[in-house]
Amino acid sequence: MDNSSTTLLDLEPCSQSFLDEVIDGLEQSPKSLPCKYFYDQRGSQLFDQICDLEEYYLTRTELQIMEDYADEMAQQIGLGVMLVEYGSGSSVKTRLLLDHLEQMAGYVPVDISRKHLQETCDRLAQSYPDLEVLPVCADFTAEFALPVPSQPATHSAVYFPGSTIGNFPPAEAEKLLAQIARLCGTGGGLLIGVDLQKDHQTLESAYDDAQGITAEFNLNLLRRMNREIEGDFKLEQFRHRARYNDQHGRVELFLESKIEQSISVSGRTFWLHQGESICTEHSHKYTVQGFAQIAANAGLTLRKEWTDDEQRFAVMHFVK
Ligand code: AVI
Repeated sequence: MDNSSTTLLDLEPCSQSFLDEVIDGLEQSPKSLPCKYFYDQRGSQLFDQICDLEEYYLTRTELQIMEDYADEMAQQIGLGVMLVEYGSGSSVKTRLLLDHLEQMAGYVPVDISRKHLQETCDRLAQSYPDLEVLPVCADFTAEFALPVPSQPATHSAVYFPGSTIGNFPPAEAEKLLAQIARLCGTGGGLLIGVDLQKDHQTLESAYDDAQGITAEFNLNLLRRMNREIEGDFKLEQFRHRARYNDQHGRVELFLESKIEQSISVSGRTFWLHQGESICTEHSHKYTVQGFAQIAANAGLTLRKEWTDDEQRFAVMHFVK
C-alpha cells in the first residue's frame, strides 16, 4: 500500500485554554499546575534528555522489556489487529511491536499534536510501506471513534507505553482505561507500560537528577507561562523539588518559592510565601496487582505481564 496518500483524521482537539487551567491551579490551595503543559518544544527536548539519564531508569527498562518480549507480546495480541497507539510513537518501542505483529489491519497513532502525528506517519511510511497508517489528531482522554481500515481487522488493541498512565490520578486512570475498553470492544486488548513501586531513593533521584535536567524541565513551565500567557515568573526565585509520597504511592514534583513574592499571569496576581510549593506533577507508581485491580474495575482482564529482572517496570497485556 502506498502511504503517500495517508489522510489525517482531525478531531480538532480543543482543551480548556492554558490560561484558564493555570489560573484555576494557582487559585487552589495548595497551588498546582497541569503537567500536560510541560511539553512545549523546549520541554519535549528536555523530556527526551530525561529519557537518556542514568537516574531515569523507566525508558531503558521498558525498552529492554520490549526487546526481550516483543515477539511474545505480538503473539498475545494476535493476528489481524488494528493497533491504536496513545501518544504517537515513532519510537523504537513501537517499531519492535510492529516488527513482530502479523497480518496487521492498520496502525492508528493518536496524538494531540498534528506536527508529531505527521512526523510519525512520514517516518513509518518509509519503514513500513505495506502498513496502512490511519492517524487521528485527538485528545485521547476524550471519547473518539476509530477509523475503519481498508482491510477488516479481527480486533483492535491499544498500545500505551511510557507509564504516562501514572500521570493521571487513579480515579481518572480508571476512567481512561474504561474508555479504552469501550473503544476496543469485546475481543479487544490493551498493552500498557506501567512504572512499579520501588525504594524511595531510586524514585526520587529519577525525578531529581544530578545534572539538573529534570529541574530545568520543571522550571521550563514557568518560562512557557511567561512567554505564552504573560507571566512574570523569575525562574531564579524558584527551586525544583521531587518527593515520594508514600501514602499515595506517587512521586510529586514541585516548584518551591525561595522567597516571599507576588507573581502575575495575564494581569492576575498571586502571592507565594517563602517555601510555598506549586505542585506541577504526580507520577503514580503501582504494583502489578494494584494496577490490575484498577483495570479490572474498568472491565479489563490481565492476560500476561512482563517485567525486568529487578521488577522496576511492567508491560501488561489486558483483554476486554
Ligand atoms: C511522561 N511521564 C510518564 C513522565 C513520568 O515519569 O512521570 C514525566 C516526567 N516528569 C519528570 N520526569 C519525567
